[in-house]
Amino acid sequence: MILFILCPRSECNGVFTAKAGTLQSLNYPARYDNNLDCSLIIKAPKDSIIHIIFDAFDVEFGQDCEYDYLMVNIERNVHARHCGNAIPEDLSISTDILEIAFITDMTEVGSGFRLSYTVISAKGQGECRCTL
Ligand SMILES: [Ca+2]
Repeated sequence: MILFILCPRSECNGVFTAKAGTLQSLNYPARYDNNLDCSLIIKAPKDSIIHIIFDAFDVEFGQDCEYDYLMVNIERNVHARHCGNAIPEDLSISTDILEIAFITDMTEVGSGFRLSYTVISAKGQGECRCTL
């Protein structure tokens, strides 16, 4: 039984290849669970810009976001780490893979996060300028 509880919940992991979508924490808008280690990956075509807008954010606060936190990872590097109640700023990043990781500890939960993303082709914009 203990092993089952510690296993990452499958609903909190996923790979998203649609050009636009909404990602949210497990159970949102109800409170998320303790002991989460979630990975939501947006996979876009090459030469893309991934645009992210946070709609809601309520994650246990810590001075260094050491308890619960959301990380935006670009090519396995941490781009940003967020916790607390302030809605993070919009992001526009040139990349074809962006990971939203959501980690929680063993106590205190919040309603979590919800964000929407869109994938824009950087290449298309360049081609458009060339034909002018
Ligand atoms: Ca917590």
